[in-house]
Amino acid sequence: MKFDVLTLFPEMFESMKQSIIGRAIENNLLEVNLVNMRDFSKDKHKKVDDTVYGGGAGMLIKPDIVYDSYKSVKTEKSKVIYLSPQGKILTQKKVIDFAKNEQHIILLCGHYEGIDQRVIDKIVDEEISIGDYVLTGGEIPAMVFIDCVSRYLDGVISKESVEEESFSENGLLEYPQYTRPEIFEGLKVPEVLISGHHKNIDDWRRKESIKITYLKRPELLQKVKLTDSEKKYLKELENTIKNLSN
Ligand code: 4G4
Repeated sequence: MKFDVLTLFPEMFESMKQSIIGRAIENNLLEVNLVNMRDFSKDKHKKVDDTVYGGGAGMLIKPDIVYDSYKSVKTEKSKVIYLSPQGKILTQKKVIDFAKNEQHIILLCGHYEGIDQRVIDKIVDEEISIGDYVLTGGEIPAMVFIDCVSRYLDGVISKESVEEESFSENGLLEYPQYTRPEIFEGLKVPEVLISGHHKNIDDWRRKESIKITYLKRPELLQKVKLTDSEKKYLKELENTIKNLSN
C-alpha cells in the first residue's frame, strides 16, 4: 500500500517512523510519501492561503496549490481522501475495506479554515472524519488513518493480533489480560488463566468480553450473536447490576 500525504506540515509525520509503522515502511510493506504543498506555491513568499470570498474570519488553502500537489502524485489507481470534520466517521469496517481494496491512497490534510471547495469537488473521492471534534489540521487524522489501515496489511502485525482484538470478528470488546508477576500489590491473576486448561480459558475470556462490553459499551451488544447460554449469562449480569442499586 502506498500513501501520499498532501500537507503543509510534513514534519508532523516524523514520529510515525518510530515503532510498528516505521518497521513496516523499512520492510517495504508500506510506503508513506509526504508532499509539502508549500513546494507548489508559485509566489516568492511561498504563500499557500488566501482570504475567504464573501468575508469572514480565517484563510483557505488556495485551489491551485492543492491541485498541483495532487497532480504530482496521482495515478490511475489512486483514491483521494479528505480528512475533515464533515466526513463520514471512520469505523473499523471502513478501515478493513480500505486495507483490502486500495493500493494507492492520497490523503489531503486541510488547515486554516479549510480548502477552496472547487478543488475538493474536483479531486476528492471520499471525505472522512476520525470523530466528532475539531482539530487545527488534518495531519493527526491522516496519521490515525495510516496507522489503523496499515495494521491490516499483510506482515505488519501478526494475524492473531488482528483477529483477537476488539471490534474484529466477534464485535465484543477485549477481555482483560495479565502478565507476571502472579501477585501484584496483593492482586492475583485469575486462577483459570494459570490452569493451562484451554477450553476453560476460552470460555472465561468470552464471558469477560461479554461482561466488559455490557458494562462499557452496551450498545455494541445489539450487533453481537450470542448463544443461548451467553444470553442467560447476560441476563444474570443485568440482574446483578439491578440488585446492586436496591
Ligand atoms: C478540513 C476542513 C479533521 C480540515 C476544516 C480535520 C477534525 C477532523 C480541517 C478543518 C480537522 C476530524 C481546520 C476545522 C482540519 N479537524 N474530526 N481539521 N478545520 O477528522
